[in-house]
Amino acid sequence: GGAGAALAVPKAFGATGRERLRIGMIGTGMRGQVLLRELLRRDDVEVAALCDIEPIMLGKALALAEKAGKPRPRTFGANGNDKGDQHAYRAMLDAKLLDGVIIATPWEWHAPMAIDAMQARVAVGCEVVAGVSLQEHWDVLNTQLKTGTPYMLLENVCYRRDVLAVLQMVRSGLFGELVHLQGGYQHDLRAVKFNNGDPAKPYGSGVEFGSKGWSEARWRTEHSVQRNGELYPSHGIGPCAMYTNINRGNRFTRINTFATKARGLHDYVVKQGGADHPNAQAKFKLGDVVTTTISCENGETILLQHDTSLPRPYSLGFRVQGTNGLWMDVNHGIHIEGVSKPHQWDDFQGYQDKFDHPLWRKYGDQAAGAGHGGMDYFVIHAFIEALKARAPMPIDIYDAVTWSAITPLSEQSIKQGFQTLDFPDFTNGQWAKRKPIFAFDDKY
Ligand code: A2G
Repeated sequence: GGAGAALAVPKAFGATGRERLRIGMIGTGMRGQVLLRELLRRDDVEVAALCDIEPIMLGKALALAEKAGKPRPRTFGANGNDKGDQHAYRAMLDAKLLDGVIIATPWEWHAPMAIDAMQARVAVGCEVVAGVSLQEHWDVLNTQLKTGTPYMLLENVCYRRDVLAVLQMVRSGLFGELVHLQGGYQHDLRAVKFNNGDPAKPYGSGVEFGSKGWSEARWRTEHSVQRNGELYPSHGIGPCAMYTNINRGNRFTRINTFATKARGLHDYVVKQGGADHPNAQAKFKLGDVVTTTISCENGETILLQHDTSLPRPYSLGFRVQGTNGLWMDVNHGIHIEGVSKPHQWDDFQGYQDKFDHPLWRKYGDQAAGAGHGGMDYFVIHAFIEALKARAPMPIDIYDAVTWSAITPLSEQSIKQGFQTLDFPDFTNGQWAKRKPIFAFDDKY
């Protein structure tokens, strides 16, 4: 089975005569609504159905469709003011309404929902991550291979403007032969993981989480209670994997992870809610700074840092280093031997302008205003265009499970005393022969 196998559904055409895909969404919360805006902007997409168990979130999504002047999508899940059944999405998948579905739900739902969708022959655009346990990653992979239903991981950072310019630089040989890369998720999430449960104030309004929290505080925080590991690898590893052609001539061979003590989340609860707040008793397993090292078949190392519980400005911490020099995003700096003064950084902007990716040259204006500085435009654009072209997904099932399996592997490494583990080869040996396909032109 290939990632680009034909869809089981007939083609539909819009008023313009352009092919129009019928897309549904499972999860229309804060993230889903950002992606929904991108779908609603397109004339090659009909948002045919929406599913969410939360009446408030489903209502907000319907309002977005109405405001965009689009036909009212069918709805599943919440009914009026009543909370919906957690498996209501299955009725949407089975209704023969959809060519594709976007999954933007809590992490623990991604694998089961993707599996159900692929079995119903509905193409999947799945928010990061692909699954939780290692077994789930194998199950998602095997279902894709068996059904041939297209699957894409919606990793938006692969489309960040500087990340794509650096891809052009890597491919042009500017850095020489790549030797070492870094990335990660360094984002103070304390105000995301706690609020007061008020739907109008999702960020930093209190120190509740779980059933008393709202939006991400309702589900994401629990992962910091239960798990210690590199909980969010894809924003960092996605670009690094594209630079090093992982699963396409290269592969991850070994992995280990070290974690610090856990202090930041407890400290935040005490500072914001007082030592007497019941959540001051909560125990968080997630180490504040979690450092993962991965080795590659072709001799590179990749270092990832997950740092979400301490005060700090946002940075994904990219570094791409080869025999001719390196780029780092945190200081907007680049150093190329023979061009830069010895031991000195140059500002990245000149290189950004010179190596700007054809996708950004072509679609930069349209992407302006889309979520995350335009990245969200490109990730939806890629999913829809690849689907229409019946072409392989640019971020495919192997990318998805390889990147996202870093989490359960990192948990295992930490549990076993920061042990170094073998990295599973999800491609079953095909990595040696597969060729890179990501972002080689201005199509998607
Ligand atoms: O913070 C950022 O927007 C993340 N995206 C997103 O993945 C999510 O974790 C969010 C928290 O609400 C990037 O960093 C690109």
